Amino acid sequence: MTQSPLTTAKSRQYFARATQVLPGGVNSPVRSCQAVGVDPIMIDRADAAYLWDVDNNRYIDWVGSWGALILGHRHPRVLEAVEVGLRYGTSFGAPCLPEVELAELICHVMPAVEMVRMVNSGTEATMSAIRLARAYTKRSSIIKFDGCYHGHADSFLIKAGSGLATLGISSSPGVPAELTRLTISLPFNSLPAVEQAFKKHADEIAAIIVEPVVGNAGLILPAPGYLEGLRALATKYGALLIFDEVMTGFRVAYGGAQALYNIKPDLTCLGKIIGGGLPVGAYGGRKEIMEMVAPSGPVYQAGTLSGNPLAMRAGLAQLKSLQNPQTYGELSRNTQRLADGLKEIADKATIPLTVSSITGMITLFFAKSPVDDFSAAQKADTALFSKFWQGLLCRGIYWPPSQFESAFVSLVHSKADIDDTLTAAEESIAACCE
Ligand code: HOZ
Repeated sequence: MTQSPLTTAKSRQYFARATQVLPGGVNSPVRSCQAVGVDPIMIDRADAAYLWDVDNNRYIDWVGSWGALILGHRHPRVLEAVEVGLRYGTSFGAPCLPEVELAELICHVMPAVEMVRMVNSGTEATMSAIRLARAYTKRSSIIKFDGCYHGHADSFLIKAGSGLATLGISSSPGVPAELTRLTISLPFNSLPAVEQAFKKHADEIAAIIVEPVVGNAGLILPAPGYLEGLRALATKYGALLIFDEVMTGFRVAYGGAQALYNIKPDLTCLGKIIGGGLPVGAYGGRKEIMEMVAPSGPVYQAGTLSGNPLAMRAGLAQLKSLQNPQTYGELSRNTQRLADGLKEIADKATIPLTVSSITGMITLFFAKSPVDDFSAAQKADTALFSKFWQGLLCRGIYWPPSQFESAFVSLVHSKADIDDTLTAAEESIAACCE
């Protein structure tokens, strides 16, 4: 594999060790950097908007732990909350006040969420949400959308985005065909496809699950009226509407995409930001549905580390720090500045580049036309993306190592960080054209 011209001897050495004991040398596929043709850098430490690898190279970090770190690395309020938490104990496996406070905050900010269950990851949230939807509606099938990624539970690994799209696979061995038959995957942004599916499978569809703003096929925005249409169709056919806001919650707006687009889903899945960098997920929604979850009701779901006090404290600290009314205007302006700069570079360059962005999220597609669904994203030039990505890395920019992921802007990315990134992008694009 190609190696970055930076001195990365220690990264290479440690990664070689990793490949002996971790499948592919990693604990999650995208970070392996396989899709961009290099071995990954091994991270030593982080602060604010920066990562340092084990060879002491500094990078401007546009991954931000895949969206979790909206305040950047080691934010003082989050650190303080964790330090206090450490003194109180790391895990109780019993109820504690921080979990109540975080649940109250989420319910207050997202009116569609009247009750919430804390879990440990986005995957746990989505798989539990569809179990609940199936129990509530007494139906078995679900609708998802091509290129959306809802974690790695069996029911979702069909035409999925993120790592599957990155590795160019559409499903996974080990998922029983019997289960696959219960998942209907449709093109994003097409309401007729959804209506048709409901007509064909009347009384079978328990839920529509969707990333209201797709982040896992690269960033794809919902067409005007699309989310309203999904809401209306779910209601018309007696199915639940589940918003997977693991990426968009507390990011595209404080109240997430549901606040931005003014839609009330029946269930909402959260993760990343609500843990402040510690492993947390959550699902919540209407009380009458959530009260079906054990021990209030019969739908079983459990976890020793669910509501973990350290993670709850970190999440609370991060969410409270985002309450300043200026927060999202600033995040939006910074994202726009980066997007506009990249667009300008694209306009000057002779290679086609489509920049897709929303507050706090951005994807560059090496594609001629706007990307409004997964098939359009798949037409992007991934070989060019790899070259471009390598050009960024060796100039000290850590961009998500896949065409099918979003980059995440944080509140600590400065004007200088954006300018440095634009300079690196310009140079990298110029190098791609040579
Ligand atoms: N699934 C994560 C982002 N959508 C990527 C996780 C990783 O490989 O670290």
